[in-house]
Amino acid sequence: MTDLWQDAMDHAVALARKAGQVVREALLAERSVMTKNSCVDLVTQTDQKVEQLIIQSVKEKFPSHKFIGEESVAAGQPSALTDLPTWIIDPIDGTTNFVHGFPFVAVSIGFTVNRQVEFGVVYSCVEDKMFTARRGRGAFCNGEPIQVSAQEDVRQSIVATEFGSSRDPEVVAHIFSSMRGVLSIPVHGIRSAGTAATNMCLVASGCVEVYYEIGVHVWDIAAAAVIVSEAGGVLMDVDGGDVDLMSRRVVAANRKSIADRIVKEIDSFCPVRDDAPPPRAQ
Ligand code: LIP
Repeated sequence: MTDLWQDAMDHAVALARKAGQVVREALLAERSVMTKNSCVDLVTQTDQKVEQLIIQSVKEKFPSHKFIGEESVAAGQPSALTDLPTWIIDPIDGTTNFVHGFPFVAVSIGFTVNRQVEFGVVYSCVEDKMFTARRGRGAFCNGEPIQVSAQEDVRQSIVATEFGSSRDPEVVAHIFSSMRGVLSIPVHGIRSAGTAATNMCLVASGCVEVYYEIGVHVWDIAAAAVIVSEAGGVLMDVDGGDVDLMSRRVVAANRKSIADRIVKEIDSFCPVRDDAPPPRAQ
C-alpha cells in the first residue's frame, strides 16, 4: 500500500530544495523590501514568489489539502488549523536576515493531519542543510540522524531566543526581563539565529539546549516542532503547559528539566493567537 504521507514528505523536500535555490539566487540580487505589521516586520517579493511556488505545486498534486502560509495569511487568508491535511508554510523564515544578507534563512514546510504534525521539512538555504522528520520515524539533517544535546545542567547550556518584530515598549520590556532572568541563572550564553525554525533545528542538532520565544507564528515553528521531538527533544508552552502551535508561544529543549528551569525566568504575555478571528471592521 502506498504510504501517502511519505509521498507528500518527499514532495515537500523537493520543493524546499527548489525554493532554497530561488532564495539563494535572490540573496545575491537587489531586494525590494516591504513592511507588514510594523516598520520592522519585513516581507519581499521573494517571500511571496516562493510561497506561491510551493502552494501551486502542492495544489496540483494534493488538490484537497489546505494551506496556512505566512504571506497568504498576510494577504487575508484564514489561519485556522482544522483536522484536514494542511501544509503550514514559511517561505523564508528569517526574512530580516534575508533582506540584510545575514546568512541564516530557511524554507519551512510543516504538514498536519487532525491538527498533529505528521512531518516537517526545514531547509537552511545558505548552509545547504535539509532538516527532516516524520512523526515516529526520527529526525535527520541531510539524511544523517540527529539528536538533541545530552546536557542536563542548565548552567552549562546555550539558550536561543529572538527579539521579534514588535517594538511595543511593553513587549520589549517582557523580552528583556526574560533574557535578564535567563542570563542570571547563569547560562553559558544566549544566541539568536534570526529564524525560529533554525533555532529549533539547532536544538534538534544538539548545538543549543533550549529555545524560547513569544511572538512567533505557527508557520515559523510547525515543521521544526516535529524535528525537535523526533530528535528526542521536548516542546512546551512558556508557562510549562502543553505546547499550542497557534498560541505564538513556544519552548523547545533537549530535556524537560532544562525547559522547566527556563520557564521560571520567562516574563510571559499572550499575543493575539494565530487562529483568532479577524478584527471587526470599524
Ligand atoms: C521570524 C521568526 C523569528 C521572529 C521574527 C520573525 P519570519 O519569522 O522566525 O523567530 O523573532 O520576528 O517572525 O518573519 O522571518 O518568517
